[in-house]
Amino acid sequence: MKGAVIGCGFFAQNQLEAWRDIEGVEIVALCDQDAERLNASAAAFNVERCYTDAAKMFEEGGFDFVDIATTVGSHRALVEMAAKAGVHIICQKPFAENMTDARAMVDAAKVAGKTLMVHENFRWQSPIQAALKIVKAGTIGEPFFGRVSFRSGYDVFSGQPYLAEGKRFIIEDLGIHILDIARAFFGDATRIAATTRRINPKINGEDVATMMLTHENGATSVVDCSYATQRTPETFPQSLLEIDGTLGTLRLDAGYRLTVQADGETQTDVSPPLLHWAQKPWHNIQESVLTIQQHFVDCINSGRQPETSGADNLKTLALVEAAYLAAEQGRTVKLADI
Ligand code: NAD
Ligand code: 89Y
Repeated sequence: MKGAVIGCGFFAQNQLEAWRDIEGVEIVALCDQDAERLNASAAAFNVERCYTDAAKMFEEGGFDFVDIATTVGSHRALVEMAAKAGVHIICQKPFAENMTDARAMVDAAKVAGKTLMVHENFRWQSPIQAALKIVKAGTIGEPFFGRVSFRSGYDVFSGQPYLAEGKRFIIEDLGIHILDIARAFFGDATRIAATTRRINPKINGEDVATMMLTHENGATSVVDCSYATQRTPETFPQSLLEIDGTLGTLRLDAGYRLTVQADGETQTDVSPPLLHWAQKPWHNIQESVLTIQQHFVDCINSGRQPETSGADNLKTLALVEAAYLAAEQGRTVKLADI
């Protein structure tokens, strides 16, 4: 399978590393508007075909899929270009700037008959997958309460300076992952309430968000995120879990410690492996990049829809939109209204 990558910035380096590890995949073309970044990645990953213009790359073709690793403002145009060119698509989160764009992007891939997956990788992290396996097996019974929590003081702005600039920050950038994890455990939500705060005076958007979701199955989840939490141990980039079910409880605590209490207690170390190209503390995210990209390839090969397809991600994106609306208006928002 031949692929092309658009965007050779901060995070794309992980995606390029992961593609190298996936059997049967070759990245044959790279594109970035910034020639310096483009050339650096081409040299590091030994890719010959380089483009500063995505339209030209699609025109010349010769690949089966495109991996869009640019920031959100360019996603709709690039996904539509890719669909028109008739290639399968992976697109980074946040998928789109608004629901209208996101729906148009899903429609474009559908019309083209091509797979569209969002690079929504946090639910693919191995500690989260370990917890999901236990909950789905029914070990703690039917979950009725969950807390999915991401609290950190890690400096994400030095690697990703654009995060300090936007009017929106933590819900759109990071909360989106944590909301998606809540969906993976408890299913789709019907309502959401939220509060937001900006603690760091050097950024424009909110860096603290606390959200409460009501799920279709009656479960309640609290999804809380912060980049203003100074504590030890620093848990970046761990998502912590606390789930109560009708037969017991599950907790994923700092340091990747998974505790299940249901007819006795088990404690397991579910630390993610350190891949040969990964660095701590990012290794948790980096491993999930390999897992999600492998999932994309497996889905194309077997004709299945990816779990985190574009259509599925509309529901995660709707939660983001609803959370901002709920916080701004101080009310509970119904997902059906988004
Ligand atoms: P970045 O700014 O470092 O890199 C983006 C690159 O895309 C830049 O080099 C830019 O020149 C290029 N680009 C932008 N528009 C383009 C276009 N139309 N054609 C060609 N090149 C274009 O950004 P980043 O930090 O690498 O983030 C990229 C995306 O990855 C963001 O959406 C971010 O939210 C996401 N991200 C995801 C994770 C995750 O775990 N899933 C982690 C970090 C970042
Ligand atoms: O951009 C974000 C993401 O998707 O995961 C962590 C991050 O890099 C900073 O919040």
